[in-house]
Amino acid sequence: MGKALDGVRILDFTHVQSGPTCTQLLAWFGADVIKVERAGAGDVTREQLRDIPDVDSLYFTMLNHNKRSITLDTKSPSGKEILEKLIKRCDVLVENFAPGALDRMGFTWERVQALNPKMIVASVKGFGPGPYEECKVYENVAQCAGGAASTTGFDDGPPLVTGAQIGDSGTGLHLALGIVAALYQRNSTGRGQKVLAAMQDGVLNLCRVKLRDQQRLARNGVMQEYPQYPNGEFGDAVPRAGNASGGGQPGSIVKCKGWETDPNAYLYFIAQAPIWKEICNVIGKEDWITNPDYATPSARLPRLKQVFEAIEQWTMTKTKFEAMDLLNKHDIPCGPILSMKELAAEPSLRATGTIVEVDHPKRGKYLTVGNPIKLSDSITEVTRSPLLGEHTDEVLAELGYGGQDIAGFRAKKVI
Ligand code: CAO
Repeated sequence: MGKALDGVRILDFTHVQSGPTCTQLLAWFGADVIKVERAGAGDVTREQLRDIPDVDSLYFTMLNHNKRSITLDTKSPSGKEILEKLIKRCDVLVENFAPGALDRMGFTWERVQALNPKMIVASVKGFGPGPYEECKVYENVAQCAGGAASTTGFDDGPPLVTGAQIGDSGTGLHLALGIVAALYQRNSTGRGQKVLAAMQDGVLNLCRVKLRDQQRLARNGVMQEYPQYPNGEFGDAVPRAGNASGGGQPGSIVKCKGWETDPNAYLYFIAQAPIWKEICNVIGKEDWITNPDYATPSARLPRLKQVFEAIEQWTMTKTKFEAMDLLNKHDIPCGPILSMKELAAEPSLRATGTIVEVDHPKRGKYLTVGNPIKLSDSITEVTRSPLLGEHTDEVLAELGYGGQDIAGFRAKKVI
């Protein structure tokens, strides 16, 4: 069976996390991704957070599957000549250099267009046009500048960043969608275009519900599903909501049996309105079914603290998995707090290819997250990340260079 992006060639100028997330997804959908790395050095993450000396780190391997790697000094005349050939041959150039780096290399949008008018040039930047557009940005900067940190954590604590890499991997996902859309539009226009995904914009997009709440707060001065209601104070900006549900159904994290020693013995519990009767029966609060203080969603809003305390009294008598089984029998939405250790061992995630074991010639077997997007006609097979420059000769041969040319490039340290 073929792959969705068979025949699409990606000139991958990405590094660290945001850009590589994007090009890894495109590779999983079948694109030929040629990762261009600095001769002699490569993507900086190859050597960051190493767990085995002199072996590509998990940071690198887990973000660069299914790609080919070539090394190239794109600032030397011969390197530029090779790069020009690659631009003519590829469909999409993806980059996440600091602002202006591609221009300084001599490959402005105009120059790329002159070489290949069909080429799509896709970029991750920290910020879009505006006061901060020249800034370098990493994950947590984006989380802070995009509204996530301000709205994460508890009301009485400082802003918090989240473990989910919404700035890097989140923006990589956004960029991948932009690239696929631009490829689709090119079918009718015959032209390439620029695609920009700014990390601040990506994070803000993922925090959309908080901008919703900002406007609700400005209009009404209060938000009844927030833990600050009814006893706390609301300021003029959306406050941190702890573990309260962001949706219309109240939810919270509650302790389960073993919480005293196990930092993950917790469960997320959603007190969904349509199954309120079942919730009351399960937790032994049958009187709340008819008690006017608890019988309706609006009556419960000022009493959510009491509601979740009662739920927790019940969940503390069960392990998170026992609670999950019992609650699901009644269609009560809930989720155990799963640790990375538990996820790594979860058989159903292995069965679907969401967690995959990969073999690497230098590190041996390791686990990675496979393609989270499943296409029925384009099945993802995860293959190991390339060694630095592993495909340099192969790609140069595809560009028409013979063995002598390649030896010359090597002598000049271009590759
Ligand atoms: N040959 C020759 N030079 C190369 C090269 C190659 N193959 N590949 C890269 N370079 C050069 C670049 O041209 C640039 O040179 P100049 O500064 O002289 O123009 C230089 O290497 C460094 O590139 P950089 O500025 O992108 O890298 P950095 O380590 O200084 O910054 C980062 C890293 C991530 C902060 C910056 O790239 C950035 O802000 N990117 C956009 C936002 C982003 O994606 N952030 C997420 C990163 S993941 O947390």
